[in-house]
Amino acid sequence: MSDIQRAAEKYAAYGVDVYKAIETLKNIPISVHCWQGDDVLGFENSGALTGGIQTTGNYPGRARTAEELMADYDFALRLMPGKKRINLHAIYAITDKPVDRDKLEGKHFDKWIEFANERGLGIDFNPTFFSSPMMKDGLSLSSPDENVRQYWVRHGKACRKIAQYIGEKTNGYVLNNIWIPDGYKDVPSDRLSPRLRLKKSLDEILEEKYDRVVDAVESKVFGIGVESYTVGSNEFYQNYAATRGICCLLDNGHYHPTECVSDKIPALLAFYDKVALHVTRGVRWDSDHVVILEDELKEIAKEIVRNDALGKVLIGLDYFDASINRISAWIVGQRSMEKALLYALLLPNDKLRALQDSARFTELMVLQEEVKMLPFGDVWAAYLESCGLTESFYPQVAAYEKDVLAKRK
Ligand code: RNT
Ligand code: ZN
Repeated sequence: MSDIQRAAEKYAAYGVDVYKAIETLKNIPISVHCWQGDDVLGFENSGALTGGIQTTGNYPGRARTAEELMADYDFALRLMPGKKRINLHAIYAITDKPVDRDKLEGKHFDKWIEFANERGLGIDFNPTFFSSPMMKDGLSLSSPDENVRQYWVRHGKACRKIAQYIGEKTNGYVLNNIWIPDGYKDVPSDRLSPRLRLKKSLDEILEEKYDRVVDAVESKVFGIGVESYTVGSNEFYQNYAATRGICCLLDNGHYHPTECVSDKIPALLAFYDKVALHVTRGVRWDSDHVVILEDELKEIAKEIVRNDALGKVLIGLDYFDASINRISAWIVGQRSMEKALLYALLLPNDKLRALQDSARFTELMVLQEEVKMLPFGDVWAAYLESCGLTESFYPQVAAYEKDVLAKRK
């Protein structure tokens, strides 16, 4: 008997069909952020990354051009199992000469659309409200300076139009996620006015109706150098999204360390038909470490799978590490998400729920612990094999590093 046959039997004893789980996993889209490949710098050559986010490390081989980023991305995507989408930011526009962010158009993303269509991938989009001289005093959409605020409103509108264009050209939907870094390093004297300005700006941006755009807003608790006050807080955006009929995007690096996004997902599912995610790993003050298979990631996956929310939760990755091989970082994070989803798909969820509902809490604990020992790794290996992959991928990445990345000086 092969490993997978033996594993299938063990899982079957708990009423779990491993082959069905494998097939389901293959069709769960994961949006892979392009920005892991170049330390979130984009193609504007505007200089440093600002807005309270940081990449640390200077591992050699960062992609510096669209050609390099696409080549690296393509290489990484091939080593990722399952269904993928491409997650772009406005600063990844491909233009002959510099184009202001409020003047960006769909055509500046034609090369990405071609890249996606050749590979049968969907695309998601993000306006870029950071790393720009047009941010004034750390503010964009909430700025008291009308010129600044209106510039960013125009950018927001331009991006939704681009998202619609991409949706049409790729024949799908596009998640357009708004995150702004606006906030203050130290105690402000007015916490309301910036929020009222943000509310007004968002209303202006969302005026136009688009059938292919899924609009989302992403909250945050604090940024580096923006520790005391964040305009786009969790309460602000949840109320905004609920009253405007748009979607919340939860980034699991954007909450207090003891808060769990896994618990927020079902809370939102009670009210929203869609919830978007930025899956990342918070470590102390940093919110953007490479995703690995840890407990909270498993809990997030469980809340998606056992609430029948595979079509409702839009899963995207968001992390950036410049201290290790960036392609490996990309792959480890995507594979970890896939592992967590597979793990959740292999749980006897109906049995566990029945135990909870009949208050058999002792057995619930016993069973939850027991299934942790099932041969999950054998099913993962079978899944990889069915995708034409193996667990080992580092030698290929190392060869690419030697042949391609190391030559970038
Ligand atoms: C920042 C947010 C945001 C960015 C990306 C680049 O804290 O998480 O989503 O990481 O848009
Ligand atoms: Zn995020």
